Amino acid sequence: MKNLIVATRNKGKILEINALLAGLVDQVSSAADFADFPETVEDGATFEENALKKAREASRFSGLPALADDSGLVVDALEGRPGVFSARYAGVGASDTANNERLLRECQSVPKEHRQAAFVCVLAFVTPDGVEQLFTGRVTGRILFEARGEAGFGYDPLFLVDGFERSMAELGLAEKNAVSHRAQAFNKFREYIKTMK
Ligand code: ITT
Repeated sequence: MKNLIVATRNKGKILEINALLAGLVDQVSSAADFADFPETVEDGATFEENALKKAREASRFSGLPALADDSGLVVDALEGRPGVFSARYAGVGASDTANNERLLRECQSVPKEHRQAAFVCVLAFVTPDGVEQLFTGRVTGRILFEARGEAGFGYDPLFLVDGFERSMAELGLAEKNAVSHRAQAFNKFREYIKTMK
């Protein structure tokens, strides 16, 4: 595939996505490359709705095939919160640190055995000639009682990955990209693109 625009301004995502698209797309651009890139209002009730909305607007704006990633953390004991509100859990424009503090506070009284959670990623692929496809990835784990690790972004330091004794922020880019929700969704996208060729 020649050109693709990725509808995200999140630097953590861009770093991971560039690696996940390696060898598949000749030229990847992102929202961060355009000063006038439209700001999508993420008012959908689901990851799917928000991902589709972001990808449609990016494709319309650029005239290119677009990929949007809507993702978040779903915590069982919090009835699925922060979910689609993950980026703004502590308020609009909140920092990762503020969101993590809020998560720790909300989970304060939740015992270790009830701290199951999942990272979810929904990718929407939209082209100017009307193709619309969704790909989903999910990785399960547990919410820690304090932050561990420096890598990644968002809630990574508070998420102990099932099957690992480490947090997502202790895995590092290569290992995260082998197991993450985002990697799983991108693997499905890769398979789909291969069949399109
Ligand atoms: P774009 O809409 O520009 O892509 P965003 O950060 O607003 O950027 P989302 O609306 O999809 O993106 O919100 C995703 C939030 O979920 C993100 O800000 C993190 O707080 C969290 N999140 C998603 N994937 C994550 C990951 O791999 N590790 C840690 N936190 C993640």
